[in-house]
Amino acid sequence: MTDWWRGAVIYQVYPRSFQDSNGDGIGDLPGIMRRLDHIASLGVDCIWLSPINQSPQRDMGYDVSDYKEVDRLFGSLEDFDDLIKRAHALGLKVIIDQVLSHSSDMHPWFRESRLNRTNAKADWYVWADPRRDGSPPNNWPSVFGGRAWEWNPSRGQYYFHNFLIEQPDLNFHNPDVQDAVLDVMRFWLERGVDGFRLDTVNYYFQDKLLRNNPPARRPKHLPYAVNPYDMQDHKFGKSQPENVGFLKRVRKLLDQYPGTTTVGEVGDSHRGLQLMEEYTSGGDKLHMAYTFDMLGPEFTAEHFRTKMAKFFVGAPNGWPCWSFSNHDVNRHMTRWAPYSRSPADLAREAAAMLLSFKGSVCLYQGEELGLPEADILFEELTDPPGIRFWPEYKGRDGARTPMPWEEGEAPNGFSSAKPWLPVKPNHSALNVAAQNADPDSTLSFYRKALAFRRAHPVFASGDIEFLKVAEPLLAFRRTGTDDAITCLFNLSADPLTVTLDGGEGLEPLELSHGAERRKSKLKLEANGFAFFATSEMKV
Ligand code: TEU
Ligand code: CA
Repeated sequence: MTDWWRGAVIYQVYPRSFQDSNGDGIGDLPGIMRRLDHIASLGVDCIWLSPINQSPQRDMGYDVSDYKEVDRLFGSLEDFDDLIKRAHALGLKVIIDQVLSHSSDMHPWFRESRLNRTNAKADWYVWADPRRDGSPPNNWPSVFGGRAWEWNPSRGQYYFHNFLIEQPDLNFHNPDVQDAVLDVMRFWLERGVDGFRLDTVNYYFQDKLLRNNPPARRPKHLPYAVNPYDMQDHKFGKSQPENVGFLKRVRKLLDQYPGTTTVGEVGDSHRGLQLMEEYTSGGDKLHMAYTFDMLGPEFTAEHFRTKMAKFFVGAPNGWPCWSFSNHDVNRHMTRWAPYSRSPADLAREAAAMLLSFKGSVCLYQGEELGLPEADILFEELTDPPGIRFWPEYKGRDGARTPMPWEEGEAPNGFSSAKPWLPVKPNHSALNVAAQNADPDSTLSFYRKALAFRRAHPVFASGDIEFLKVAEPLLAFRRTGTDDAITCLFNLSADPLTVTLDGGEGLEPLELSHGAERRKSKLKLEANGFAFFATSEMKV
């Protein structure tokens, strides 16, 4: 029972945009409770709640001002307890986001720390003296643009922030800080959560000497082609070796609560794979690493093959958590639209693929509806990096708009008021009610695909082996002790015929789509895919 998370399917809820219950246009915990049946009906194992802690919401809750309180926007601790109870009753685990790398600048810890250099929390954040000319201590930039150092006149020092100015980084070199955040985790474990999604898990420590970052070996082009952040290799501002020791402390705590898990968000374009290995090997640190590998524009067989193969070779004892969409990136229906002629075909193929990979999986709310990125106007934008880099980078609000639940007009049952972000007409049309009524909808397909994954345990626990085939075919085998499935995907908008060798007489399994076998020939329609119950098949 303790390893339920291996191969689990986790459904990410973005609370602001799931369901509003009190008519303020913002989703909340009672709203999520109202819609729990929807999540349960999908057949997922677990819910991941994006941050619900008290927060000034400068970065939509990723800036916490009280780690042991629920923001009033979302409800109360009692609502939270109810939610856990009801989710558990439906057989759903619940993990919550923990944003420990930085707090809000409104957190009492920071308000004290910034006063002077002698208070009790003086060393809880990353403070540094200016250089002789008054400039910041080094060249570190912020992920969200500009420099990562903010001047504080009362201390006559700079403080460091990987993200917004309002998100000062905690100083994990200080053991009191480590104790304090472990105490926060204990608080939620005691309340019955099944674990944590650890935000920016490789950002906890900075180089003690605050050395300058070197230039990037290979400038990254996405998603911030316009952001100077991408021009550096962040060797010193994050991803420090000390983190491993801290993650061991985290694991010791989690091990006192059997059946709990952690999935750490590992974002480092230069040493991501190495970190995932370091953080998840050995069974004494993180349980899972959430990867950024499949959140980009690439939709080629080679891309998926190498990302997966690399993980299992580079981190043989680690465990990945894959996803195609989340609240930070353009939804995959939009990113990968060029590889398909029909959105429904793309949605189906992506779901079938993600759910047949080796690893755990995060689905992001709305992807089960096939939602594309919403077209947000500049006037509607709330996301700080979007506002800063518009129009080259349009920010993250297009992936964060409310769920369309009911038929009819926007906001389709999400709220009785004007929602914090609009529901656009193309989202209205993809509402849950309409798709529930249609056996051929994307939503119905997700349910089938999740049932298929459940019915074949080899998907959650088996090995993966890639077949040597040419683009645009992605072909692999999942093999377990007494189950084997060969999986074939046409990653293009044109039909494809392949010759099968072995598995004579086998027809594609039920979940297959746009696949027709005639003797040794298999025709895959645009974005078609086929599953065969055999390990003997070659292509
Ligand atoms: O994201 C971490 C992260 O690396 C992001 O900066 C990501 O690269 C960016 O959003 C562009 O896609 C986490 C959270 O998921 C994000 O919502 C927060 O804004 C960020 O941490 C700071 O807490
Ligand atoms: Ca509300």
